[in-house]
This record gives sequence, C-alpha cells and structure tokens, in this order.
Amino acid sequence: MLFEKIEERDVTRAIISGFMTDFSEYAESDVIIVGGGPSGLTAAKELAGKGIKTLVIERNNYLGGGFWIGGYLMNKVTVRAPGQELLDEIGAPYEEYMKGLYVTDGPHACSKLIAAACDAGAKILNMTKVDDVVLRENNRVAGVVINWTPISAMPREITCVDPVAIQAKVVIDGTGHDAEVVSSLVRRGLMKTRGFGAMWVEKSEDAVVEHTGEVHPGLIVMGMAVSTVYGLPRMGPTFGAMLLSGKRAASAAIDILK
Ligand code: 48F
Repeated sequence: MLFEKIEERDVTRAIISGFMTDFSEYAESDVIIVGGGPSGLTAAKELAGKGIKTLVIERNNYLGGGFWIGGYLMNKVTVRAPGQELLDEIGAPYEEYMKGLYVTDGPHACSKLIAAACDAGAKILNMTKVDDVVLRENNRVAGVVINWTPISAMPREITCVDPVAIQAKVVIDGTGHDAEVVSSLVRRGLMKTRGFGAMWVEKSEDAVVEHTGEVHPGLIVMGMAVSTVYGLPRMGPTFGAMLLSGKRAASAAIDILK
C-alpha cells in the first residue's frame, strides 16, 4: 500500500483536535478582524507578521471578498498607485495599463494575499458569522458574538441555537459595504452611519484611507465599511485603497495595543 494505514476515527479525531486547539486558544485574541476581504487579509498579514495574535472571522467558506473577481465578473482587479507596492510585497504579478494604473488577475492576487496572511501567522475562522459585539465598561468593544453561518440560513422554527462569544483587545470591522460590526452599535444607538456615497474613484480611495481608524472605543473600521460609516463615495473595482486601508487599520490597532 502506498499510504500509511490510518482509520476513519483517526481522521475524525485529527480534525476535531486541530479545530478545538485553535478555537480554544483564539477564544481570546489580541485582534479580531471581521471579514476576510482585501482589507481584512492585509490587516491580518500586517498584524500577525508583528507577532500579534490575530483571528480573521469570515462568514463565507472562501476568503477574499470582492478581491477574487474585481469588476463585472471579469477576473481582473485594478490597483492605482501606490497600491501596487502591496502587490509587490505579496509577490502578485501585475501589468501597468497606463501611468499609475495597474491590472492584476483576481484569483492570483487573492491567493497570494490569503497565503501572506496565513504565512504571517493569522488564524482563520470561516463559515462563521459575527452577529453582535461584546461590550464592557463605557461601552468599549471587547469581543464579538458568533454563530455558524448555516444557522442564519435555516428556518427560524428550527434554529434555537444560541451563539457563543470570543474576546479581543481590539476588533476591526472589515465587512465591506454592510459595516456589520458597526451596525450592531447603530442598533443600540451607540453610533450613527451615513451610508456610502455614489461612485467617484478620484475622491474615494484617498478618503477611505484617511478615515480608516478607531470609530468607537475598541473598534476600528477599514475598507468599504469606512465609506458606509462616513458617507464617502464608493470606488468600484479598484482595490488600492482596500490594501492601504488594511495597513492603516493594522497600525491603528498596534497603537491601541500599546
Ligand atoms: O466586501 P469585501 O471585499 O470588503 P473590503 O475589504 O473590500 C471591498 C472591495 O471588495 C470592493 C470595493 C472596493 O474595491 O468596492 O467591494 O472592504 O469583504 C468583506 C468580507 O466580510 C465578510 C464577507 O463575506 C466578505 O468576505 N463578512 C461580511 N459580513 C460578515 C462577514 C459578518 N457578519 N461576519 C463575518 N464575515
């Protein structure tokens, strides 16, 4: 026989034991990043690369958010300078379409970014949806409430499944246009959002990066969630601001951790 003799129970136990070890350890993290899109993965790469205990929570089975496909189902992703510097960092190839505008293949760039975050040491909890936040004194965000993603797709009458919660010193909302973590504060009257504005590429990318940062004690916002919070214009399938916003969110988290 070519392969080692291993029985089904051993395979099952290997999966359970690996998952439980990670889950138990990351029930308390330094930073929880909600959303594994381009901003989330960039922030994860930056933070984990500095030895910070970082957990990315993603509701889908796959990671990468809008970074796989770019615009209009055409698998090409554009990046305006200086966003290509991040593509250089992760080793994703790209071409210059015109001065300052670069084009890369979504699947290739996205795979490189996922690998960079994982290689740096970030842990991924996918198929897990963040439903709410944990609050402490002065309404400081101190963690998130999570449940398996399939629970939210099941009929209400058979889904009396209580969620669980995990803790962190800092939470980062990278859930894209929906700004889902922020929304849980809005529901409680603790924050207000303006909703993202109409598309204006020239204005939007700078504005998103500039506004990335702490929006509520213990909570940082990045990526398109920033547009939703501040009413900034959207940008469509150009991703430089998502990458730089992820970097800026990581450095804001490091400041808080200090
Ligand atoms: O939407 P997404 O790619 O967010 P981003 O990092 O980048 C935005 C761009 O893709 C694009 C754009 C600018 O270039 O306009 O839209 O800001 O990724 C967000 C991720 O968060 C996950 C979602 O599945 C996606 O992978 N997500 C959203 N809500 C939740 C969540 C939730 N409640 N719990 C866990 N994950």
